Amino acid sequence: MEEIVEATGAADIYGGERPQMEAALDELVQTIKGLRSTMTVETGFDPIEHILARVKSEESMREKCRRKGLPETSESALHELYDGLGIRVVCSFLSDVYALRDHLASDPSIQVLEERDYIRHAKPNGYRSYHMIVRTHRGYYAEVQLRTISMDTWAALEHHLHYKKRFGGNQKLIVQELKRCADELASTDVSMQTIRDMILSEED
Ligand code: 0O2
Repeated sequence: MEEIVEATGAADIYGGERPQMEAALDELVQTIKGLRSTMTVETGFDPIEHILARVKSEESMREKCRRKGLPETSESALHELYDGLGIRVVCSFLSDVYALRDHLASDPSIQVLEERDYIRHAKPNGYRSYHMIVRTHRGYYAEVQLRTISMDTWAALEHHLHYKKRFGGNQKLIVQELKRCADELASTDVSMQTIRDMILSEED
């Protein structure tokens, strides 16, 4: 019987732990919402535009195991790869991303294992976001992506374009143009931050 399940690929990559993972994900979202309230009270501004949370799909987790050369097992999905749980927090301003990062890093309910600042060090294609790998108190790993609205817009459109895969002979030009758009949006983020800082300093 087990062999049939394996042969049809119907086995659960998370070894039946999906409900517990969903509970851990929900707790992490609640933690972030709590930080959002604290920060809103502290500054008078809501730092978050929206929050998305997901358990990585069976198919996507299997594909990642294959890509990373790992066996398609619950051990890989739960303990070798760290983005089974994923949260994307879209913030209003650049300073909100870093303030939220600081609050999250000092929250006692999680342990930060790794951080990648793709904002200060954008990927060569222009991708920007602040990534944190955290371990929840329930023992599950999660990837938290913090980004501004502009960064989120670019990532969504870029993902959409890649999905269509119609770059053809214009590949080089399209990659260049995408990078140019990412850099222009990054420059707008800095300008919007400057405007916000000017407004805040006038209020003092
Ligand atoms: P999903 O559906 O968003 O989860 P790898 O996962 O191997 O690509 P690594 O080193 O594990 O890479 O993680 P990395 O590159 O720090 O972050 C991976 C996630 O960041 C991706 O998840 C995307 O969500 C996002 N990301 C990273 N680079 C890009 C990019 O160039 N464009 C866009 N649109 N998103 C990016 P998944 O698993 O691809 O998808």
